[in-house]
Amino acid sequence: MVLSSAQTELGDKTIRKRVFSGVQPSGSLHIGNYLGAIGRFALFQEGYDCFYSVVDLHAITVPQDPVELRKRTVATAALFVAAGLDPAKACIFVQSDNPSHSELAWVLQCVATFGELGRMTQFKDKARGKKSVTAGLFTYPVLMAADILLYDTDVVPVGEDQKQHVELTRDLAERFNKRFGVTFKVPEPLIPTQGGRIMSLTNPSRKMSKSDEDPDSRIEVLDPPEEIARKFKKAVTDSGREVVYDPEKKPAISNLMTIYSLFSGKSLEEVRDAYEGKGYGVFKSDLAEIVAEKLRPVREKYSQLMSSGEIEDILKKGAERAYEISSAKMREVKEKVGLCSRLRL
Ligand code: AQP
Repeated sequence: MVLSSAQTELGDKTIRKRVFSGVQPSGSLHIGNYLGAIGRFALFQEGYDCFYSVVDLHAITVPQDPVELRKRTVATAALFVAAGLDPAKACIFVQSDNPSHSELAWVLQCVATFGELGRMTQFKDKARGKKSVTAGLFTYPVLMAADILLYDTDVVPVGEDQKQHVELTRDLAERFNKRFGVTFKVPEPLIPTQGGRIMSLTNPSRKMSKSDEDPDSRIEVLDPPEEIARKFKKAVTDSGREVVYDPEKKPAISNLMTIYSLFSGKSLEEVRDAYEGKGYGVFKSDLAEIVAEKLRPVREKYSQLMSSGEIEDILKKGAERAYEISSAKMREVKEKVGLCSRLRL
């Protein structure tokens, strides 16, 4: 029998490989989150057994407004569906609805070392310049490892910035397996060759981020077309006026070309040839139109989902399925490490 890359054979049973990925409701999702993660989620739902989570516990590692957090959690889940996920094919749930995540995170914190967590570059970036940071921000990658390992995940589609965290997840799985016997699958990150790291529009040496203080640094998935046009018009460019891809010498225009290429389906060479001699102005105005048009169905589906209220039902069913699977894994973990389970939760 020929198996697709989305399947593995177990005895005489063929099972679908598992996919897990999460997104923090720490702000409005931007086109970096779209190209690096949520826009790719639906690609897996036909062949893989998919789990996609709004990881709200991660969002409280930095100061948050409780009312905003609740709203953004639902809005993020609605964007998953608006970007193409079908709740009948993929399990969509909120992390804090499933207690297994925090429970396994604690066990894994007792496997992870202080030294390896101190080497996480995202922690260093987020802690830089702050007078005080939470212990939760420091142990965030362990919670992410728990998210992934609970579901026997094979593949983790993420942007480039999460690669180090998935590598830590692999290390923790291997260490746990060695110490207590094989319990966890060792997952693989899946980072897009193009679009894995979309840069800020105002500072192309930094990645586009939800939490960047300058809202003009990012195009949000729900931005109306006028706002998209305004932000691209204002986006910094490099010296000269040639639209050429050269990330070293022309980081700003190369970033815009990557966005153009991914949203239009044209190669970087095609984009360069189309704008030869035309200058940055025409290029930016066309780019805005292409991005706004591509995101139009996502905006429309999002509005419909938010007004119908159906997302709550999707999240409830998702939480039930996620807990069914993760609680079995948690029972196994507890037994392996010598914790007693007197209640069958
Ligand atoms: N700039 C980016 N380019 C490509 N992919 C990106 N991702 C994030 N930024 C970019 C990917 O989006 C997914 C969700 O990210 P997250 O919510 O877990 O948090 P993050 O990686 O820390 O993203 P942000 O936008 O920078 O959020 P804040 O500012 O809250 O930290 C991940 O797969 C990520 O790789």
